[in-house]
Amino acid sequence: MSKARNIGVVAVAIAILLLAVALVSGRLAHSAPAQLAVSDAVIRLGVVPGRPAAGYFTLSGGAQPDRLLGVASSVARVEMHETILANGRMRMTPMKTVDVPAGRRIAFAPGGKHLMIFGLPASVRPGDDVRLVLTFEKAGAVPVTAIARSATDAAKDDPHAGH
Ligand SMILES: [Cu+2]
Repeated sequence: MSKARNIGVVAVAIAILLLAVALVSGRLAHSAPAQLAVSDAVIRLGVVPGRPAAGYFTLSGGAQPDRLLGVASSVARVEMHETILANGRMRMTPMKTVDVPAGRRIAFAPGGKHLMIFGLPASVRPGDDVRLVLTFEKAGAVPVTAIARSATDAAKDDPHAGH
């Protein structure tokens, strides 16, 4: 077999492999994971000590719809808020529950849904882990570890700074 032919065989094999990977990942992308998941949990510390911190994460709905009933911490008081634009002004409104439809992503992110964390100990520094417990109607209590970040890390895109 010539060298050129060998290279041709390898190229075809790689193409088939890539196609297989594309098919598998495409299928995964379209089917909801069976389990609800919480990812990318971050706590943005208060601008100055004593100011509330904010919490962000992503909810990925499982095969069944679920509902987030609340978030708790053993060291602080946590509320769920949503930033809404009303009459040209941004304002916060508390959320009692958050629906998590099957297979859908719900982002808690700056400028939208977020956690407001009151009374977080001043000893919590950037890089520290902070434990939260998210309680869902069906999934029950889901422990989540959030990473603390400094206020200045994300201050520029933060409508929350004056909250
Ligand atoms: Cu808020």
